[in-house]
Amino acid sequence: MQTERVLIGDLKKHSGKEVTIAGWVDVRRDHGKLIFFDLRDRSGKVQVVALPNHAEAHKLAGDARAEWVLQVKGKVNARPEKMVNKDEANGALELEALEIIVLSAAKELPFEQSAELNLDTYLDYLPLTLRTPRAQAIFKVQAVIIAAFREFLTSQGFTEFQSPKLIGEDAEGGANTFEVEYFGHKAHLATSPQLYKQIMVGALERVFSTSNVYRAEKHSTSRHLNEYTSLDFEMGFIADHTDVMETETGFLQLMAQRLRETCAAEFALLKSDIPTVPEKIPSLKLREAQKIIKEEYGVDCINEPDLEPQHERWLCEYAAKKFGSDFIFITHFPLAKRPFYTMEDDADPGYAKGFDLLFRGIEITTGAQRIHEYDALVAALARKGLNPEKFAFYLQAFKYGMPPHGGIGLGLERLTAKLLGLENVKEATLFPRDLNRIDILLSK
Ligand code: AMO
Repeated sequence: MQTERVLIGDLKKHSGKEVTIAGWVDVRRDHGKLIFFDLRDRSGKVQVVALPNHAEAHKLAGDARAEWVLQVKGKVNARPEKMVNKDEANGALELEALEIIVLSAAKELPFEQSAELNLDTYLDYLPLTLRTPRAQAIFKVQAVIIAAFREFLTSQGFTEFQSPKLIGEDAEGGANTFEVEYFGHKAHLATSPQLYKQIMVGALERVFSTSNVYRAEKHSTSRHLNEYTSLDFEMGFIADHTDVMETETGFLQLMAQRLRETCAAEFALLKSDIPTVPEKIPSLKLREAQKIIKEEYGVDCINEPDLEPQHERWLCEYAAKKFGSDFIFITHFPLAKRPFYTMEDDADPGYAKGFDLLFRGIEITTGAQRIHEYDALVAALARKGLNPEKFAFYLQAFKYGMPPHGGIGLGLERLTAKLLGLENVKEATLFPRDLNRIDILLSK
């Protein structure tokens, strides 16, 4: 753009001056000969008024419809006293249009931008519906979460790495992989960067990644996606899994601080609260948690190897009531139910030095200390019925010296959804892939 473009969020600094702005038409209102429209750009919104005495601009303003992209040269005027809107950042000013250039006309919209849509319609029209203030707020918050993850871990001596998404064998020896045809061979899409982040501990000691991962789970729930973003870190030279829990707590604290500093308006729009992250997040062993569920909620799930969604909701309710915390760690799941690389707690045989982190009713993280000795790892693979030969590439990391280490995988979309009070994790996913949809519905 040749003329210098002023951002709409900066218009206040240009009161009384002529400026050029550019953006999308939000809504248009005609009052007799006066044409009003709101123009929005990445920084905000402003009311533009086109008067008949600037004939050409007035004509183009009359043509413009929602989502047309315009460049508008105009004068920044104070609004008449009784027209001031105190709720809007630019509510005390308006731009009097002197010249309008249409950068792009839009076809008629399928619905008004302010329309309340069901989730399917919202997803069908994502290139359009992502432009709503609500969607913009969700994905701004998500970007701040990722930035805080990077900021915190980098400050703690972690190095970011990119994990492969195409792998020869299942990343964790479990099921649920998508198969890919690979030059006449069978490959898989990674279900997690797990094995690679462990290998990377051998190289860089402390690493993290923000990876897309793929789960061929035939779930159709408000918490499952078939492609999601996994915030992973892995750290060497730990004493046990509690070092990993402390590092995750440190990240969550910085995240909450950055959200408070930069996303107050987004949380207000979504009517949700930024959580306070306690100095030490409360922690219960699974068996303690199950006892509490029995005592407090009258349901006996003692001896079950895992928590059901309802149990997770109850435990979060309990943590909020008892400890004033939106977060609670549950540790020591039965080893038999955890992945092969998980370390057993010698002080509590049969149980894992691992944990889940629950937040506002849902599991957002799995983490653990890992087995770091080669022979023990080979034996653990065999115990799970997995063939160590298939893991020979990964096992080299352990063959050639690996420190005690551990880490986590945190589901970005679940965290975002729970932070913002969204009912479905798909609302916290830019382009969700589920059983029935890759952008468009796979079957009607
Ligand atoms: P796990 O399989 O428990 O652990 O996944 C870790 C976290 O990822 C999120 N998550 C999902 N989010 C959306 N849709 C899904 N289908 C889905 N599946 C998982 C959850 C979950 O807590 N390698 C280990 C992590 C580790 O030990 O470091 C792992 O992947 O928030």
